[in-house]
Amino acid sequence: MKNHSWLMGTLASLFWGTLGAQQLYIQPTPQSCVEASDSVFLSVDFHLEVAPSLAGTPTEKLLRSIASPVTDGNKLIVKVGLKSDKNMKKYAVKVPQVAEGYYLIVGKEAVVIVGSDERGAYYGVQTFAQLLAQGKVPLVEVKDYPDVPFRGVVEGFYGTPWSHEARLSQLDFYGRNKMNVYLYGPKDDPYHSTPNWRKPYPQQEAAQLQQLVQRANENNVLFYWAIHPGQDIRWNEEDRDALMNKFERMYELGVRAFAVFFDDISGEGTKADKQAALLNYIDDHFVKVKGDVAPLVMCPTEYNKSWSNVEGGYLPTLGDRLNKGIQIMWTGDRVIACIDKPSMDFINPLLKRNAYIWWNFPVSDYVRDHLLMGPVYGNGLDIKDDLAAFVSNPMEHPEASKVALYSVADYAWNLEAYDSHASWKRALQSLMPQHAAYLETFATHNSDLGKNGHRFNREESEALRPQLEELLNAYTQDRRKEDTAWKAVREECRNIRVAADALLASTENRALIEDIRPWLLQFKLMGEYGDEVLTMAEAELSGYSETFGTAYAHAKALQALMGEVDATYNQNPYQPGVKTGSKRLQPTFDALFQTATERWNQATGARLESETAYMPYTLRSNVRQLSQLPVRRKGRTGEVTPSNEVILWQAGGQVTVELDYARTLESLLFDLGTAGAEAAFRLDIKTDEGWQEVAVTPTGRKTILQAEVSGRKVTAVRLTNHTDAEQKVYFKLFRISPAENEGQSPR
Ligand code: LOG
Repeated sequence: MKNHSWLMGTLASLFWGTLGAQQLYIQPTPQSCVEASDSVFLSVDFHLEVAPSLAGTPTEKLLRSIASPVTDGNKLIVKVGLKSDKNMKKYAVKVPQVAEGYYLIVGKEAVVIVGSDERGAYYGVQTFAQLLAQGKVPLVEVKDYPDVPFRGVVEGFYGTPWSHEARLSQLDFYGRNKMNVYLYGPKDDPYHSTPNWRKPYPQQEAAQLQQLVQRANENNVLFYWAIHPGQDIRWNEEDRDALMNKFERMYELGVRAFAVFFDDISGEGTKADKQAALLNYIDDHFVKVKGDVAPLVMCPTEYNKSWSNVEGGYLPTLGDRLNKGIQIMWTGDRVIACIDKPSMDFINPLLKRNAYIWWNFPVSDYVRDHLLMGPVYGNGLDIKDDLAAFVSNPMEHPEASKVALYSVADYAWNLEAYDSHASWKRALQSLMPQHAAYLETFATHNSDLGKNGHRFNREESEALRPQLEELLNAYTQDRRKEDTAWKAVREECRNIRVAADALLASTENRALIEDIRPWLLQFKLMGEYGDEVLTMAEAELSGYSETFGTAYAHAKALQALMGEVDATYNQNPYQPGVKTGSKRLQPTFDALFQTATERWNQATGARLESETAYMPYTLRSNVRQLSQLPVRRKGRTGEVTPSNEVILWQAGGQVTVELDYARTLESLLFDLGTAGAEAAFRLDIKTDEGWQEVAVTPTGRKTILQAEVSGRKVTAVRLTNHTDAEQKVYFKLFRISPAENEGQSPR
């Protein structure tokens, strides 16, 4: 640890020192910042003295965009340069000896910013920009540098790629938050992956990429263009040249950083020796020849511990053979995992280099009906020396992702000082300064993922949790209204409604509101629903018939409206719909609804419907990656949530879907992602005669298969790997449709 001791004493007060009502903070949290009690007012007019070494750089452009030069004698001098500049000698010792470090001092007469390199100076100016925005600032001395060499974002999710405008805005955001890398790799860009990775981009897309590279440069962000060729690559010269050609085309567009992704593929493309040979070839014949290209980054096929088979030799082969300068990505112990010391201690020795962390948060491409807007927490604060990079894979909602990205930037800059809750609050504040409290109410209740195949979950509604639990227990177990908790929950229901409306109506950050609009609509209904079920429970306790009747009718209507929002917005084919407060609010409110109604029925002989959600399908599986997949229902149809990645399906492994009672089926469709994969599988149905195998035929629609079940009355269906070998397949569709004459199941 370097030079920390002198600042420890001041750590607590530093970023939070107050000036009048305003708090001074620097994002990301600096390594050291010492404040004097004296302060100075920073206007926007200065004498600018930019060192010749920085002429024409993003540093100079940024400085000129935030500060206007004047000649009048009374203005503050702002002096910016590099450690190596002659006239900066006197500051050189104060500049951290780390790439991208900077020294900044604010005095009464002058502000001096000295970078250890150009990007360091740029970050010094970014810090200065933050101080400027505060007006009056204390005299500060900042010595700062990033813990992790590469910090940023990998646009690597499935689903609608970000728009051009959104990407431009992201790049500015990265610059401001001192992130230095953006990897372009949206799975659903056909020119990034199969089928078109060999082809050049059409003109319009090419022009846009060119613009992005430019914008990245202005923000001092390395724009990595990634290719994902593994699904159909052949290990021959023709494909190698096709890839080199594509890179050459991208180079012409201005790209100076390249990546090759081999994730989520099966077959020929997965071979470690071939992958390593290809990467080394690109390194030797492209990167080194060009001379102005950043180190290559590759994403391996075994990109997390749970999928890695060390004896199989895949990772050791990459570690041994890949040229030393090539970076290797890693998502941790699982696809979706937080990164800690043991996870780094496992992977780094295998890779023979520090892993380049691809953190799968706040990506939501496997839980698309949820928003992940809670605090960023769970990563080790003691792993800064183990990381080559820390990049986050976000949601397809670019603005909403900034909540998490802000904190990722904060974390990766200064691990030991990272405070997840404080960072999250600052993120909300920075995105909607005038609506931060509303946004916080929303984000507090929109952070968990719901049940998912990756078994990854986050805290949600944590602050209200004790009251929700107390209230529910007192009511359901002791038939009692717990006043304090009751009041708190009612108040929060009101906050929710107010927040939803205030955000929907606000013009402060439209891009963000557009991202989350369906969830805001749902959120407001959830607030009303919560309020109404409390009224139901109160009326039930006191026997007020009229009040109960009205509240029940309204709660039912709200359930229907929430069902409608869920069935109308965000209708992607994977996890369609809009879920909000799904971890604590909705379950608590549903339980109150159910208990109140059942008691009312008992007391009055009424026969009001008390059930809130009926699920006729249950999934069971001993295939690890499938066992936690949720099943969803649309009308009569039941569908297992599809999965993005390759499923390792052990010999004999099964997935079974049970039905609530024997239903006559109309159809059963499934999709294992590759033609012929079904040969290793066997499909059975369970009728009153027991299990029987059924025939499977292609539908003619891509790799979708149908089972011959029409008219059969079944209680369960089951898919089994009947070979004695593990199968690697996709699980893209599994849909059971009962016949119409089964009647409409309850909502
Ligand atoms: C993919 C990624 C996807 C993410 C979350 C990696 C390296 N690859 O399961 O494209 O967004 O998980 O679903 C992945 O994470 N496959």
